[in-house]
Amino acid sequence: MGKQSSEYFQEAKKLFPGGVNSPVRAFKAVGGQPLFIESGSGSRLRDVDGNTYIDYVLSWGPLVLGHAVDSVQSAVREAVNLGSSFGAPSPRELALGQELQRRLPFLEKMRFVNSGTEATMSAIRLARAVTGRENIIKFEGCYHGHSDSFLIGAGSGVASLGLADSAGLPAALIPETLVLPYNDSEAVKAIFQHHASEIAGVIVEAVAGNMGLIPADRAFLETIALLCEEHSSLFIVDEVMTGFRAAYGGACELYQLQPDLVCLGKVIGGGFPVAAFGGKACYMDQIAPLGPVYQAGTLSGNPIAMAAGLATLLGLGVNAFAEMEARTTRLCQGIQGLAKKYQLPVQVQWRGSMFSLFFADKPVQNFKDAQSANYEQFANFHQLLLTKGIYWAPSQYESNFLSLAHTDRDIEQTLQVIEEVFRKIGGRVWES
Ligand code: KE4
Repeated sequence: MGKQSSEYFQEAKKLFPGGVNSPVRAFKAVGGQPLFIESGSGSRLRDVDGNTYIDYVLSWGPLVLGHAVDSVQSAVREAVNLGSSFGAPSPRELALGQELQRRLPFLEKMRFVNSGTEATMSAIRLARAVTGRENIIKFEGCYHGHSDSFLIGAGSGVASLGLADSAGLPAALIPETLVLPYNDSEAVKAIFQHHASEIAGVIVEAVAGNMGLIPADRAFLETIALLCEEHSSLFIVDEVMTGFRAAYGGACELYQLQPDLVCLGKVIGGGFPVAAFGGKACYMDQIAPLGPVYQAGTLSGNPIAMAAGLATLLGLGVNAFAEMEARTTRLCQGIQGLAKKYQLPVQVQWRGSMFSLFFADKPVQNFKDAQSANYEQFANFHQLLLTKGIYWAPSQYESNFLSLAHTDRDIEQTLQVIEEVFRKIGGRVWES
């Protein structure tokens, strides 16, 4: 931990709870203190003490092209010279919306918002309105942002801090969120058997990224889709993290899903506050001012953010995505090979350009598996990587990401560091 970062952190703790503006940044789950970042460039971060790191957090996913990429920077500069915000429709929101629809044809209509939280919160409000029902099904370890309905059995920072649920949730709301084990088709069938007429919608990360990376079983997703169809509940896929990450067309492409509603974020803003919810027009047309479901936002569709999002998507072509995916696979297979060499029980799980690592002796298929992974070992791994210039997500319950800016040299360098770390921690008597 550098001197300058430490000084900034002492000051920040006087201003912000825990010294941060989002809990996962506090490094609480892995020990140590957060680094204060000066700048980013390509695949690298530079902290305020001049240390550089190969960055696998990439602002928790948005920077799929890398940091400070010319095409995005120039699009933002051009837009900002014309004004920062109009509070009125602008051609730029149309351009990004049309690009999204071109890539995701099931997005018959959509609404831009400023965060994934807003997107998912709005999606379930819409589901409740169109069905006249109250209950929402989510899955243990999935994280859909911090609106009240979702802070029950949530992953990401909630799990990292060991909070079963958040404090401050209205008691009346808690029973409306039904939490089931991830990848458990039987549990989904059972709850629909007894409560189908009360279920407004089911929301799921088709590749879970907030308990570490856990891909859904295809049958699990098919069961959800079928039961929603059969009982007129809405099938909502949360692609805030997996959109344009788990596959070129997101997790919906990976699993050939046609959800009623989808939530997007992160990549579609290219590092600026952009998210969206959308899907079938028959549902989206219930959103004000057309329909009775109110949803709004001062900066929704902000022209600068729209420009950043569009430039990011235009920089992410099919071939570029395939190249990034191949590099991710090389990295993950390399780590798996090193774990084998040093006889460390490590599971590396990945899809597209997102990945995570568990200190566990069998594949991790749900939140309980993730919770039984060796967390102390993960914290040790994280700290050692950081001292050797690798910026890995500071929680077992997060995903890591690659960008188009990550080179083969970055991968080689990362594997060299991980080999040093595994050698250092390998060979120990394994306390599982
Ligand atoms: P935001 O409100 O943070 O923009 O998005 C919420 C959200 C919704 N759905 C999924 C699948 C998500 O992963 C997220 C946010 N992801 C976390 C990282 N796991 C954001 C990082 C943070 O909380 O600081």
